[in-house]
Amino acid sequence: MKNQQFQYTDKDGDTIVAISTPPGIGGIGIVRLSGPRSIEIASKIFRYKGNKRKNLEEFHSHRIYYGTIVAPGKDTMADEVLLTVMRKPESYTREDVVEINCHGGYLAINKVLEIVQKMGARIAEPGEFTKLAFLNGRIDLSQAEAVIDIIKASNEKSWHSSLRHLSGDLRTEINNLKNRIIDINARIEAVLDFPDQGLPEIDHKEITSTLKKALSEISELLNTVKYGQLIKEGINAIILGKTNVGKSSLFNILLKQNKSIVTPLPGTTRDLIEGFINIKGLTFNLIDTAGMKSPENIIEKISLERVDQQMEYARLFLVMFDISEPLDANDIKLIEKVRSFHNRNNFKIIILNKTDLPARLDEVELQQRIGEKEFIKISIKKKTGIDTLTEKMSSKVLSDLYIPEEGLVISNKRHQESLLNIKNCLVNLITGLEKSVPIDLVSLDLKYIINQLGKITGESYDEEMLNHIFSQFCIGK
Ligand SMILES: Nc1nc2c(ncn2[C@@H]2O[C@H](COP(=O)(O)OP(=O)(O)OP(=O)(O)O)[C@@H](O)[C@H]2O)c(=O)[nH]1
Ligand SMILES: [Mg+2]
Repeated sequence: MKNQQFQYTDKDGDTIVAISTPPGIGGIGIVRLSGPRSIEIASKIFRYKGNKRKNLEEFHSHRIYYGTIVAPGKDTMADEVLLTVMRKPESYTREDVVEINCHGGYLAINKVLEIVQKMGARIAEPGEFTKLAFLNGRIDLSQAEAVIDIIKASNEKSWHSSLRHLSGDLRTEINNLKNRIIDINARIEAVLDFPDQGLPEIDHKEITSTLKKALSEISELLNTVKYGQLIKEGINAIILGKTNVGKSSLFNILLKQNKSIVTPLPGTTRDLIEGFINIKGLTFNLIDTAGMKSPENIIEKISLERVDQQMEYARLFLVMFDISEPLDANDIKLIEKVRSFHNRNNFKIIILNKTDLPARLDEVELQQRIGEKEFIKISIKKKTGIDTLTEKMSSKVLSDLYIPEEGLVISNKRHQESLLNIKNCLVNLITGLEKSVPIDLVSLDLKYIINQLGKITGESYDEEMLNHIFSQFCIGK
């Protein structure tokens, strides 16, 4: 299917409506309508300055009008509102849009929604407004996906990257690449279609060099995937250590909240306790755990099993020791467990806590046992070393990652999949060309690449793919 500007019309000519603000108590709540009947419906229920009936066709586009919403037939006020008409095509969906700013909360806004619905508008599906914006050609698919990413962004880095996608930067880059591929393919097809016309022969070397350039651009984008996923999904960071080393104290100080119970009794924490923190624009999902010990009852047994399970999902291990005590059997058990995750693509930071007390831990022995040279020394009691620790947390997870200075970051799995398909096809094509593969086969591969590039921007799409993408949206967006 092709996404052509202005061509899409809803099969039912539906006018859709939804509450676009989050549910709950709030200063204002917005009811949004889009579709051919939105201005007509709003005209029937809006009273300008509180009492005058008005045909909203007379209203200026994109201007705010004060008035009330009344239930048709009853003329009793449902809410005092501010209303804006946004005429097509200068609207979010490129259809006629009406936005009604009501009082937030549960009742008023739902009354207004109910009235609009009774007038014939259909409740919008999740993401339907943005889907219309795509189908009506205002944004491409990569921009629509950026809308979800902006809504869901939990840190500055992913927000910033999503904004670039929203501005259409990925589309520009993809279209640019696609045009070059289309150009070579057109020349190849001309030679194939009109062999007798004396068209200049295709220079294999020239094609190869264009494709090699395309390959390096695609590889550059794919190199950003790991960083893209990290900033989008955040990092699971688990705090490990035997009982009483100060795991929950560390959790609380990083979270800046007294969420986990801290006591001098060993075995205080039983459940896994989680909280999000932001460090240098990255999101960490911090997990406090039960301390390592020999389980003495079923509760301790279960809590230690949970730690084991959670270790499988963690990317960063914050392994804590108490510097004021010599290493003991529980420390050693923990060290063995941590070492069994060697080569599992996770990072470790070794933390020595309680530096306010006299040191009794043998650091050389610890270095040898755990196989790590660097320790971060902290005292949670004195609040020292915490900045060094957070600095280390962000530098560790970013180490070995390619971070583009200015370029685009790919964090979307769908984009990644298409780019990988293109990369593999390009690699095969380039090797084939070097072995003088028949030119009609080259053309087939080029068409495949063009199609895959079109999938990223949504120039070629299918219904299933669209449904999948827009089902991730919230209602009202
Ligand atoms: N002197 C000193 N005491 C600390 C420090 N950090 C934590 N503590 C104390 O150590 C004790 C245990 O702290 P927690 O944070 O509960 O330790 P935990 O590792 O979560 O313990 P469990 O949940 O039992 O495994 C508490 O009394 C804390 O106040 C520190 O830097 N210095
Ligand atoms: Mg604890």
